[in-house]
Amino acid sequence: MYPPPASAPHRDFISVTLSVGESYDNSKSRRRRSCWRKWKQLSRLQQNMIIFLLAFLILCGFLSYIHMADQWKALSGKPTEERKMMPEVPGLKPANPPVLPAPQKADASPAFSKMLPQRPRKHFRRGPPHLQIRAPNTDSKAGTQGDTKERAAAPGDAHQKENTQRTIISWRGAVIEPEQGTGLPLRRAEAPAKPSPLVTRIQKEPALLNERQEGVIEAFRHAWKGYRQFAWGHDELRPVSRSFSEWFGLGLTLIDALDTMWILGLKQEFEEARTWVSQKLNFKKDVDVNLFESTIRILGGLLSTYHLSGDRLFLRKAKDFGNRLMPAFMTPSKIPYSDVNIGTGVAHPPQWTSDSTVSEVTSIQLEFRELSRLTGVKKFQEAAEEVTRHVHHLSGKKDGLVPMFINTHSGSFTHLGVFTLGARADSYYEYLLKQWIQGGKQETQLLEDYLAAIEGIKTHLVRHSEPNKLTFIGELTHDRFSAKMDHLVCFLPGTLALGVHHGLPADHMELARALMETCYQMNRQMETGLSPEIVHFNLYPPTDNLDVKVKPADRHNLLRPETVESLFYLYRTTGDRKYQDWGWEILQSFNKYTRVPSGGYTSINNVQNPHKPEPRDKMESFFLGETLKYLYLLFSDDQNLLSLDTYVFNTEAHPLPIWALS
Ligand code: DMJ
Repeated sequence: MYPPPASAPHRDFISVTLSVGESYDNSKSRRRRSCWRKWKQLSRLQQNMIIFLLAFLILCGFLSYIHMADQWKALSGKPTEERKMMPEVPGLKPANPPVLPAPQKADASPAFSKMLPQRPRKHFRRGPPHLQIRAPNTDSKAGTQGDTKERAAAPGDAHQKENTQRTIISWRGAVIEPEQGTGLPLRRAEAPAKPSPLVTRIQKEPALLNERQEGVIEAFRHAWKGYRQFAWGHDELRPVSRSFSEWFGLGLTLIDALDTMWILGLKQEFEEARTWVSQKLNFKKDVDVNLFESTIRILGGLLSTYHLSGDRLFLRKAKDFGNRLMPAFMTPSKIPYSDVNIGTGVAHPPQWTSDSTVSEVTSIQLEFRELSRLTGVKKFQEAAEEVTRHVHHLSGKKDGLVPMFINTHSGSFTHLGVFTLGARADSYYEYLLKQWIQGGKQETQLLEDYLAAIEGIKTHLVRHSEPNKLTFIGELTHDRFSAKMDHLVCFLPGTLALGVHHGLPADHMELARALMETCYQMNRQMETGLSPEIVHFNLYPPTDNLDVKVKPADRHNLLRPETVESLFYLYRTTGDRKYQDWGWEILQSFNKYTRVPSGGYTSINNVQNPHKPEPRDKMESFFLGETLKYLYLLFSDDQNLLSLDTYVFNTEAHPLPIWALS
């Protein structure tokens, strides 16, 4: 034991002396002296505690000041770029002013006014990320501004409400939790702006419908019936199980189908869908979306619907969504990541690589450029065009053909030496031509790249099959040719024909016609009349009379549009009715083998077995967004119905205006 110190005893209390009778002295020096005395009377422990407390309070005060200042800044002003209203391409204006409302500023505030460099999300586990839907933006302008009348509740609301009460499992296995703390749902929808005269004409005129167009409308109504009843507000219909699947959880099919309904003149269906967009569509969600897929389907769908209907609701939604996609571009190379979380603003590459797909990063430009033109916000166009410029200068191409992957860090092509017109490269070529058309044929670099690519295709990828000498597009892997052709490649005849329509070399049309025949045969030579996903052409005479072989893994048909898309372009540019007949055959095959009696159409597993095509129980959103739309346009004899001189279709069949010189 240590004895207590002999000096003054240690005191753990404050001694207060009351000096009664002493005259009151409240001078500053007296107060200072008395405070100092009291301080000295405190123990070391007490002094330290008080110092710590004071330091803590000062720190808290400082931090909350910074926070408040930030909030005040965010509330008091939009980013500078948002304030600037100007045409993005000087000297250009929309080609058809009556259809297109003048460039206007959408009023949805940007989701990410201050974008920080994105660090790719670290994935420590395999499998899909856990997705959580956050409370919707209850102060969303889109839901309240301009409200004029109460609208009827969207069909399927009861069904949807029921489903938001429980956990939804997406088709990728990702879990989407029900919305938390959403507060009151938005009760009112915005009144649509009055459409311009030509817009009204497009919607009213389908009075003179021919039998085939009626057939498409009937097919659409049947598909919509299934979606409306079993999948309302969800991404995709699963028609056989009478349920739905989620991909992004954003009503993908509904958005993708909006402009098709407008074009087909399905007013009631359109109005119901619009009400859903107005009341339910909310992008403030903690959910990962694929930049390319969501751009072409959602952004493209909203922009084209805005153009056709003149309804600013769709432009506001488009701007909100575009803002939420922007973090994808915050990479070291400016080549965007494949995925972005539209709620948190965190973008990242796929889990297995830091590469992006070439077709994906080069097929978002039509939409981002148009969004800039309409809103006056330049960042969309700048980010997208930066990618185009970068890819233009990149080495690793082969006579205009591009590899399939590009690294988001280095900005270089990877997996060099593999060239295809199918998956992962296809729409790169399509968007070179279509951007050139969109911009009023001014951007010669795009045209040069497109023309070079077509020559590269002719030199390296075009071959003829046996026994019928069908012209097809194969693939090249380190200079070894493979006679493999994806159904996706069937976009090419249409793109070539579109180029010729806009003045490109006539020999492109020869290739277009030949490839169109091939794509038709890819359907015709199957027992169901529907093309498989991939075929292999015979380079040597086979024992049968067929030009194509199909591997068991490639026998499926996803209701894809590419053949009928090209038939539409070929008919528009040649007037040859055989293309309409071919399209009619394909529609009948869809009706025979993919139509589900209770509503909807399904992808199938085996196009070679008409007795057992094996439904896959999924109706992709592009069946309504693209396939049926192109069929309807193919059967129309009105060249002015979405004229090729006025509109350019994005790769999801959403028509966007061609900009004209002023
Ligand atoms: C659509 O999403 C688009 O057409 C895209 O360019 C390719 N894949 C599908 C349709 O097959």
